Amino acid sequence: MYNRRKFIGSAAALGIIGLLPSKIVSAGKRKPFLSKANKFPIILSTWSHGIVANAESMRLLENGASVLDAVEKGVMIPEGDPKNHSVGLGGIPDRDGKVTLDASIMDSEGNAGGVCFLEDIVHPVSVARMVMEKTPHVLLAGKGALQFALENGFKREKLLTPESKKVWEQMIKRKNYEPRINWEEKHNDFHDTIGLLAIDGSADMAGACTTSGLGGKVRGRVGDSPIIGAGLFVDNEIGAATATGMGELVMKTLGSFLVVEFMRKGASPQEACEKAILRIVDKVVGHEKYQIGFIALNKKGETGAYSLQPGFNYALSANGENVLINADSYFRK
Ligand code: SD4
Repeated sequence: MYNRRKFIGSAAALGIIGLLPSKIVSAGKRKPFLSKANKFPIILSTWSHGIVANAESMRLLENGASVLDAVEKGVMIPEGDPKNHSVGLGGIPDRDGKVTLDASIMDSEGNAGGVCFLEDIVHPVSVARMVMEKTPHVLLAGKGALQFALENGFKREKLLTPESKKVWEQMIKRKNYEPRINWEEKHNDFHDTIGLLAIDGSADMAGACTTSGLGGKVRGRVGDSPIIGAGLFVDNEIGAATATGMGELVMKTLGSFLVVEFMRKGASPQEACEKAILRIVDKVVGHEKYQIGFIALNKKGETGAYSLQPGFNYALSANGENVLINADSYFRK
């Protein structure tokens, strides 16, 4: 079975795709880094592909780009990387062998845009931004989203690479359709969304979230990532959150909105992520079979992350560092 963890785990592969973080910190050891007052800007994003995305976002912010540009252009790096099999080009296809993409974006004014079930476009996050900026709508789906993208100058491209096709061929040989959690090596799945949150020098926030979704999903399935409040939420007065993992659990609890609402009531980003995971544990039957990870950021520049299962990590750029941090989790190995 295809194993993304193994792929990104080898030093050689990390070198090739430029994912080497300056250091990797485990949850228990991350306090000294996080307890410093983080200097703005701050960027955090899900999984190890967040390292390259953060680096690009930070470069842009340091060169005076808007926080919205920074989040969009940051996640475009994994979207455009054919070796990344969970986002954009080269994403793992659905059960019928078609790569279908979901993405969303939110700015500091509360504007939001998304696309879902989008085919043949490498950068769904940019189409999501265009939905936000050029239409009175929030979400475009499927053929309509593709038509809108083509009308607005996006190029149609084949997203299934020989490598992602091979993974799909292996997958359909199994015949038993069963989405899997991503924490167990032998049960590694194909869903590793990038959700990226940023706060700039003026304490303005934005976020973006983009994914090829759950590998082997039923055709037409849409996850949490393009749904504002589920996969992503930004409230510039309070904070921002984004989610990764089995989207159905996040959608049932409107996870990212929930994290921000906990922060509104006074929880730190860390507490808010933990409470949102506890809500899933409390309310979603069968949650123990799946992985969910949340990351969050508040107006003060404090950050947090928590997951249902062990194995979730996120990239944090602040204070001149860009590090990969292993998040703490509800279940322990
Ligand atoms: C989805 N939440 O489509 C996405 C997948 C994901 O890490 O986050 N993978 O359900």
